[in-house]
This record gives sequence, structure tokens and C-alpha cells, in this order.
Amino acid sequence: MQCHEGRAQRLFTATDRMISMATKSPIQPPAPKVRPAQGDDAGSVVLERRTEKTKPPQMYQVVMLNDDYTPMEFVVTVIQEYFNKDRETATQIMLKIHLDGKGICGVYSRDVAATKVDQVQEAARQAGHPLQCVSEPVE
Ligand code: TYC
Repeated sequence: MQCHEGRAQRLFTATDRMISMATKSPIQPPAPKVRPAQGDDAGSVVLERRTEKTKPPQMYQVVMLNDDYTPMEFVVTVIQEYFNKDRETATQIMLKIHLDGKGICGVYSRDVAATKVDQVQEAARQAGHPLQCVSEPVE
């Protein structure tokens, strides 16, 4: 009995906390800067509000390059495995690379794109294929 009450009490407290977090207003932005009055403004304060603009991070596309030796099947498998594409999409991307000389396999943050390039190069190296890919900033 004692034990049940204790548990009920803890659950109630956790629920309370969740409701409180869900209903509390979000953290306020920093207060606007206040500069001391000068000249005619003596005795008053002026509030300067600057709207902060955060740019979205630069994204990087992983571009795969064509060559004459890597088997098409290997490229399709790599695109499926490392760029999370289904077989049909991977095949379309591979054929685009084969025909145009290069093609985009995916777009990621800088670190993720660099990791994908490393993973593809390592898989190609292990299999003995000359497959190459690079990452480049979008736009
Ligand atoms: N051109 C290769 C062939 O004919 C196939 C290929 C496609 C290779 C895409 C690399 O990124 C590539 N076997």
C-alpha cells in the first residue's frame, strides 16, 4: 500500500512537470540593449531592438563521378547503402552519372557529406574499383 502510494505520488509529480513545461512560455530573447541618453535626450533612455537573423547552414552535395571500370551494379549498391536510396532511385542516379559524367547522390551538412565521401572511397578501395566522389557546397 505504502509502495503504491509512493509510486502514484512520483507519477503525479512527473506528469505535473510535463504539463508545466508544455504550458510555460518559451525562454525569452535577450532584453533589448539600452543606451544612456545623450544631449537633448538627457534623462531618457532609448531602446534599440535588433532582430537577429540566423542563416541556415551551408549544405554540401555529394557528387559521384563516372569512370570506365567500376561495375554499374557496384555503384547502384553503394548509392543504396550509403545514400539510403531504393534500388530504382539508385539505378536512375547511377545511369545519370554514367551518361553525364557525374551526379548528385545526396545533400547533407558538411561533416555528414565528408563522412559519406570517406565511406564510399573506402568501400571502392576495398573492392578494388576506381570509383570517386566529392563533396561540394550547394549553390
Ligand atoms: N561507367 C561505368 C561502366 O560502364 C559505370 C559507372 C557508373 C561507374 C557510375 C561509375 O559513378 C559511376 N561500368
